[in-house]
Amino acid sequence: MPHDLSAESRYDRTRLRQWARGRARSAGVDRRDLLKLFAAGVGAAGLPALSGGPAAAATTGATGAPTVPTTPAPVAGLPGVVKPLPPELFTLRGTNAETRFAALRGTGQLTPVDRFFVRNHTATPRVDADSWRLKVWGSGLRGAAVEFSYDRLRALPAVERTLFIECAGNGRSFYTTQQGQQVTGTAWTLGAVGVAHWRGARLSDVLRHAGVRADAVDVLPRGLDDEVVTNGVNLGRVRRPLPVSKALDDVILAYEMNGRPLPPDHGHPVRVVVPDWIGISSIKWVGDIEVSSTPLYTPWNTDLYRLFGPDQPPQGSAPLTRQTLKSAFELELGATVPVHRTRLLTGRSWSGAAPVRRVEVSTDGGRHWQRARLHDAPRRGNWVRWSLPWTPRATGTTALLARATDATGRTQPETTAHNTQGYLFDAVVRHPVTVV
Ligand SMILES: Nc1nc2c(c(=O)[nH]1)N[C@H]1C(S)=C(S)[C@@H](COP(=O)(O)O)O[C@H]1N2
Ligand SMILES: [Mo]
Repeated sequence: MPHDLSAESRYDRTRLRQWARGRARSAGVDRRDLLKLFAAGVGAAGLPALSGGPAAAATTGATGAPTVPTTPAPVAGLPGVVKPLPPELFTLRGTNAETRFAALRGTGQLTPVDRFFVRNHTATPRVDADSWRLKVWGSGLRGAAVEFSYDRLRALPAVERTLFIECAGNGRSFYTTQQGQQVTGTAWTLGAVGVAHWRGARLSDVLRHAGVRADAVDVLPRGLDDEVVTNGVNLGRVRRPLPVSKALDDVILAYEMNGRPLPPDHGHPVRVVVPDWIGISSIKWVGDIEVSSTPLYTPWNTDLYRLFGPDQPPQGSAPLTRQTLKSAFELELGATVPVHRTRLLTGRSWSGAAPVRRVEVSTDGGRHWQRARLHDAPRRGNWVRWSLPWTPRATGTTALLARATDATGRTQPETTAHNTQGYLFDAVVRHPVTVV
């Protein structure tokens, strides 16, 4: 398996220098506006709920075609999200819905669409596949812009991969509850992650058809959802540059999720899927892709999705790329369990760097550790399910801990270095339970 991190880290270092020298073309957003915004302590995932959005305007009929709304659906949900969000499957957080890990127990390796987390900056737009076009354009192309229809994209060779998508802020709340630190953004526990089987065209094929130049450096997919307005500042449509090396490597323009056309909330008709990288890279409802021969900057690779704070480099970190290493129990936080009764503890572990090799579990707050049994062959970009039987012997509160090690040899640490926006939490989570 090729593990060429050199291209990525070289890119990061170059970008960081350019950013530090202020050589940022900030792609439509005034730099001073952004500074104002961040002085006010607003982080990406902390953007307030915005317009009700187009999702509220139409529901999907049995044929999958948009229909005129009648009365509001009787099921739990969010105005900007199309699918139902029942409380036993999701925790609602602003415009977003977090998967309850307990609801994954017994569901198989793939996250069913009905419980896959939703992270929307604004609201799910309704995009019609027949009239949809993907426009590829920019100074990094040899010629004029090229358009792809849905059918033309589907006629390209298809690739299929099982991959997680995970928000960079997944686990953010534990900076506060476990480390006593302040962070901005959506207070996710561990459910801003899901694994799906994706099918689509290779972004590299699309770029080659469009005629990418040898000196292209950045590839910028942009979503068709509403522009993001926060504190009076319009950040424009959701977009984050990918280095051309990653874009030509393993990125997918996905039109199927778990064997079905992409559902509205996850990017219908086509989304970007960037293996191993933070969720913001995987732009939903992609409408155009700029290919540039000069570096591109948007709020999502400058002020957002980088590490800032006293424990970080003085100028901030390079733009974040890979996801980190995590583990989660398929059990409610604070669950109550009966004493002297054996139960099978189950959970999942995943890493953006390499397959997960080993998972250890402690049922006594971290004093003793046991190897969990792995139920999946460890694979890159995917999680492994694991289990361990546990018979609580005493009543009272305790903490369950799960600690993964990946094939690079990295093990989840006890604490994660703080960053102001609470990204990339990777420490072992102390999962509280009460034995009665
Ligand atoms: N167009 C668009 N793409 C987007 C977003 C968005 O709000 N708009 N959110 C991003 C973020 S922050 C994450 S974590 C993932 C979430 O994907 P999901 O909603 O399918 O789970 O989508 C990314 N792609
Ligand atoms: Mo995210």
